[in-house]
Amino acid sequence: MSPDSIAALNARHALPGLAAIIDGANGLPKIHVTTPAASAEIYLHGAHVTSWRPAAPNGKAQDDVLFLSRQSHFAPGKAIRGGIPICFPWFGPKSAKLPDEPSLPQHGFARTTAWTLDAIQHHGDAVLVVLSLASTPASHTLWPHDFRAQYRVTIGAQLILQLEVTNTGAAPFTFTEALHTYHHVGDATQVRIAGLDATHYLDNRDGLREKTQHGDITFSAHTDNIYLDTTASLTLHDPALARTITIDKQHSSTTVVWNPGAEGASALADMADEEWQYFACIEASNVRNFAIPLDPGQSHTLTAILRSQPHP
Ligand code: TA6
Repeated sequence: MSPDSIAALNARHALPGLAAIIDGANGLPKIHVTTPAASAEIYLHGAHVTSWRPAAPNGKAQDDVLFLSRQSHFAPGKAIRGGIPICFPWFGPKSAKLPDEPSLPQHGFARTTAWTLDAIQHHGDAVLVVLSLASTPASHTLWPHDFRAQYRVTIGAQLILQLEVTNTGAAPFTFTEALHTYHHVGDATQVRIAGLDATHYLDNRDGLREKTQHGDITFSAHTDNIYLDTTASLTLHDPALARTITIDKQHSSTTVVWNPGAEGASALADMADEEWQYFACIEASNVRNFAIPLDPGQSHTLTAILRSQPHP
């Protein structure tokens, strides 16, 4: 972004000593936030949170709670690999209705579009960043609906993510969504994810067959599960980094859990082959049969709350 446009953004939104807009990777603008409770970074591209480092009880910054691939693209039209991609207005692949229609990007277009920075506000020991995305003639070619999305990110001792979608058109629509969070872990083969025992899920590695979770989730191979009809809070136990990450959610009926394993990582150009070991995707979402219908004027807010607790 041109220096004057970053200067203009800072003139409107910077909070001295707390928040500023700076040049990120490949010159993409990012918001850098530092408070006594945490630091974080959010790219305007995709409203993509790429870093959150809360302070540990001893006051020192924890290891980043989010994973970011060292091979990530930072380019218009491409999603950043890691952090918290916003999957909207659909999750997963979507086939074009007609043969001559443009191919549709996996996980929608919100994560590959520049969002508007609406506000940065200081609230106690936290900073609230508000970004928005509205339908345009360009988005209509991919998804023929009028909408406004507002993303509120509260950065402090916890990370609060709120994605509010409003139907601004004259006709109802239905959408699916996910906050596709890459939680940074020390060794994916050692982690345990608790909270989904006995929950039904669709196994995307086995033709989306419906199965039942037995006990905690562990990663021994490429794992890609869509847990259904669950509002459960989850706990990610990470012995290698000696910490526990908790994920609470509101107005979310599904949770996606993904780790590509060595096999899946080698197929991703924007992920180094060994990086699958350093993240667990746990995604507050509303996907498949749990899509969200909105009548004109209606809104829906998906919320995810992350906390990270180091072990003494
Ligand atoms: O969230 C799981 C998933 O849907 C997997 O199937 C895998 O495709 C992953 O998302 C990453 O998708 P991406 O389009 O970011 O490569």
